[in-house]
Amino acid sequence: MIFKTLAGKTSFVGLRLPQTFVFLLFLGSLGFGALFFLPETSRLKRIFQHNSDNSAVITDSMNGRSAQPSSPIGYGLIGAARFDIGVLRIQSQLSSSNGKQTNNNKESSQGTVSVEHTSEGDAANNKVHTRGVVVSSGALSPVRVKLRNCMLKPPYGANYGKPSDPESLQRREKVKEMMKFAWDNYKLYAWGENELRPLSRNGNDGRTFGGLRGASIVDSLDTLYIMGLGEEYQEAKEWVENNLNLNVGGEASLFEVNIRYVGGLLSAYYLTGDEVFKRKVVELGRNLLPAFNTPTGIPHGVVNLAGDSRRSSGGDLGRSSVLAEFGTLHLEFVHLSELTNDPIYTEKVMNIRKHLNQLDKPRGLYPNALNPVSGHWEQHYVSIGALGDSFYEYLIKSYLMSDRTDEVAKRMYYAALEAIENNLVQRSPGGLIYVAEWRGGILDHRMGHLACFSGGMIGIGAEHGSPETRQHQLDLAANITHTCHESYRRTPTKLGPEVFRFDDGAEATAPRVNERHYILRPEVVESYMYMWRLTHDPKYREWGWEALEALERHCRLATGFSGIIDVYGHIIQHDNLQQSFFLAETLKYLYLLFSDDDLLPLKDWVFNTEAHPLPVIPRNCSQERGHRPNWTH
Ligand code: DMJ
Repeated sequence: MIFKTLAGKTSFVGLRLPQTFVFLLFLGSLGFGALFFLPETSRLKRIFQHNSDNSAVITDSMNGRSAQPSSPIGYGLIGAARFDIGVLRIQSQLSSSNGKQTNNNKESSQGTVSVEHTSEGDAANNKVHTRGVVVSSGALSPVRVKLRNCMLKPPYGANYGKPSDPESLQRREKVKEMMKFAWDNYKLYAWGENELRPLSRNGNDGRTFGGLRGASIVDSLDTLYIMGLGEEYQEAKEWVENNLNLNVGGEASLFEVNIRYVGGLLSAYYLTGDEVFKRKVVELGRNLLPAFNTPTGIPHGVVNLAGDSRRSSGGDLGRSSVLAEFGTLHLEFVHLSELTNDPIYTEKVMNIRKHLNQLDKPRGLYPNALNPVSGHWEQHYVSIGALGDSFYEYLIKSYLMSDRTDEVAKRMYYAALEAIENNLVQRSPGGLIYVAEWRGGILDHRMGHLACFSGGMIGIGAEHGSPETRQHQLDLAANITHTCHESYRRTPTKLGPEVFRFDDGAEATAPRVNERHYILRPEVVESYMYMWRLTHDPKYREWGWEALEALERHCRLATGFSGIIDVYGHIIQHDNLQQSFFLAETLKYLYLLFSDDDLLPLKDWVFNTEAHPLPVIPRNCSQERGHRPNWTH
């Protein structure tokens, strides 16, 4: 056991201070740095299976180029059209005649693909269009036609989200250049490993993810795709086809596998329609189910995905399950049911919700740890940062992803928000609004970088609550985002610390040395992106640009991007890790911030907590498909 909890206080066992700090950085990279409240949860591993297949055609229909097209690859969502297509290939040769472009050499193992510009789609003839691009793909099965018609929405809008003002366009191009730089260095030094270690020019050793490999690849698929990095997307897809191995024995974090791998594969599937992603994600989803074999159905945090020997925990049935882990499954699991037409995934997550609804909640708050055997809270620590964060995010997003039919999620979200406002939201002496943490009734006046996602969350929730609270919630979202910006602005590097405090004279600053790191996290720019979409206040784009410049100045090395040890330091020390969420989230949110709103419009797409876009499921769609989830728990 690496950590143990003593009388409610965490102490490290067998680790000296520098080792401890490095270990905390490592835990922080998992997105729940305070995990040390719980025993042995650092044994998180991921597993994937190699399953070769060939599917999909990628067509750069706009440029006729496969290398770095200036527009996104072909036709987004249009993947729908490729559901029954075989073979992968970037169709780089497009010929144009009479306002139509048609790709030559349309080879496929299972059919023929043609791409043409047209003004309207033709479902009957099995054509799908986005931005005037039609793909005809041969006959689709009825289920796939239904799926396409129900769920697949054009992600690119009028002009691939291209902003009309030159400055934003230039900034967006800069983000794309950063993504390519991060990807190229990962490819050069760490291909197939989970993450790049830019200083040592190798990959991380897999401690974080057990036997699972390629985290940066799976996490990057959709970012590469929406940025139009066609060659890079193709490399990523081929790696998934040929190397993503689900048969590696080892213990994995259900949460991490779900948000990065299930989310990444689902999103890649919905964006591109490439069947390989569906096959992989369905297989992976099945392998996660043993985690739910507990007396309560609250899953263990750790699941063994390895064949017959799979088990759902390390054997210690008393181990706590973490709110932010078991509460961050809903979006992906509902989509797994949609894809497989098997309700089991939805049933699993609905059972979690049912259980939570039966429990007493101290002052309406949700503590961070639950015993999956007894079904009771383990302690009364509450946080919308580490250990709690994405549970709240998934409530409102479940409602939105259900096409606003999931009334239970809605009710739970607004009740939780009210409890958070009543108990945790504070104003500092200097007038900054922040969300404190709660330890059995005592406030800890700290806010983690992780909690900064809440600006965006409260923002997107504002318009769906009662009309009387709308403006208030928008203001709260703006105020929290402002405070998070202050946590950046008050450092010499202009990057924010892992934790900032509001006690002992601190105001959005980090007096404690071990809380001063920045590990390329997305939450602050995530809120900028949402607040920009909601208000179009130009300050959010300016703040995003400030963050981008700081990333370039302090985190960009010759060999990739790296987190830094001390955002207040005048001499920059790097942590030697290019986190996969930097590619999945930080750069994607920056790209969206400088794009027009019709790139992945929020009314059609919901981002999972790793920024992987999942389509809203229109209410008629689920009914048609016969397993509309029962939201009544
Ligand atoms: C990501 O893996 C996810 O955003 C998660 O929900 C929280 N932590 C990291 C990024 O900081």
